[in-house]
Amino acid sequence: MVSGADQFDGSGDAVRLPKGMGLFSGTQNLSVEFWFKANAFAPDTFYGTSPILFQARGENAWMVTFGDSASANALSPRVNQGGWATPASATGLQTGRWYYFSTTYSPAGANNWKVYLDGALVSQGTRTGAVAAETTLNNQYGGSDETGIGINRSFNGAIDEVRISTVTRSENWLWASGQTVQANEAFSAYGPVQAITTRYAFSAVAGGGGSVSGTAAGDYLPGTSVSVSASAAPYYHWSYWSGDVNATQAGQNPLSLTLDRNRSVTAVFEANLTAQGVPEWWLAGYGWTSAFEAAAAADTDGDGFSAAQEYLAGTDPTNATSSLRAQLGLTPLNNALLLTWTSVAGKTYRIEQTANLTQWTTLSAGIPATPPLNTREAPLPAAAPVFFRIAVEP
Ligand SMILES: [Ca+2]
Ligand SMILES: [Ca+2]
Repeated sequence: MVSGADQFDGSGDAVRLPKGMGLFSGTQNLSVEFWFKANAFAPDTFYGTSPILFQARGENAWMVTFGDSASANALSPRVNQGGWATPASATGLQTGRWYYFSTTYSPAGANNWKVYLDGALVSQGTRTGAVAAETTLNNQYGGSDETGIGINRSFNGAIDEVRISTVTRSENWLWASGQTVQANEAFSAYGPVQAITTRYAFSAVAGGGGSVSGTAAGDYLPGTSVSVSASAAPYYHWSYWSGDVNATQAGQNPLSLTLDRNRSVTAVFEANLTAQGVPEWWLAGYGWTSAFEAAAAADTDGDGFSAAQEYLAGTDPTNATSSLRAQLGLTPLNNALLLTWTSVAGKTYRIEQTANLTQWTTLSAGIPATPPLNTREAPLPAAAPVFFRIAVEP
C-alpha cells in the first residue's frame, strides 16, 4: 500500500484486498507486516479481540488482532491450526505513535511463530499444523462488520504499508525494513557499492650483495599474499630478512607474507669469507675466483706478506712493491726518533714498542692514514735496546 496511510474511525471501515491472490497455501512460510498507529485500543466485547487484518476472512485461517487474554493493548497473530490460538504477542502498546508490526510463520519447528515490533523480536511461540489456505474469500484489513453477526470490529487508527508474503522474513530483514521507513518520514540512505579503499604498502629491496624478485612493490588489498626471493651475487650469500618480518619469517627464503599491515622488508646479504676473514670478492678482484683459502694464505707477490695480511693492510697482494713497510730514523735535530711507514687511505695505525720483543706497549693509537706515507716522532729511549712496530688497526 504505497501512498498515504489509511485512516479508520473504529466503526464499519475495512479495506478489501483482491480475491484469490494465491499468496498462501496452508503450510507455506508466511510473513505479515504493516505500520499502524492506534487512536484507541477497544477489544471487541464479543470476541475479546479486535481483528484488524484477515487472511481469507471467514475461512478461519489467521488474523492479526488487537487485544489478547492478557492485555487489551496487545497485538497478536491469532491462528486457526486445529483450534484458535495466539502463539505470540507484542504487548504494552501505546496509542498515538507509529509501530512497525510484523509476524512470521514457519510450518514446523519450535517457536515457529514470531512477533516483531519495530524490527526487533519481542515474542515467539510454537503452534504447528496447517493454516487454512486462502481460497475464495477476500483478504482484508482495517477490521470488518461483515461477519454477519452485526458486531462492530473495526480498527480505530491508521494502517499503512501492509505486506503479506510467503517467506519467513529474517529479523535482520525486518529490522532493515523498519529502519528504512521509520515513522514514514526519514528514509535510511544506502550508498552505492564501493571498492574497499584500504590498501597496505609492500616493498622488498636488496641490501648490497644480491637482488630480490617476486611480488612487485605496491599497494595491495588487506589479506593479499606476497612472496619474494633473495638471490645472492657471486662471492656473497643471503643471510636474513630485516624489516617487517617475525623471527621465523626472517630465516625463510623465499619469503611469503600476508599483508595484514604495511610491510617493508630488506634482504640482507653477507660476503663469503675465508677462514682468515678475507672476503672472496676481494680475492676475486685480484684474479682468484676459486681455491680462496689457498689464495688467502699465499704470498704470491713475494713481498713477505700473505694475501690475508695484505687485505688487512690494504695493500696489493699481486704487487711486491705494495706492502706495509716501516723505517726508523732521527729527526733533523737528532732530538727524537722518526718513524715512517707506507699507509693506505682509510686505514688507521698503531705504534707499539718493546725492549724485550715479548711485552709490547702501545705508544700511540688511532693514527689516521696520510697516504702514501705516515710519519711520527717518538721520544729517544732512555736505554737501549728498543724496538718499534706498526700495526694496522682492525
Ligand atoms: Ca704478498
Ligand atoms: Ca704486495
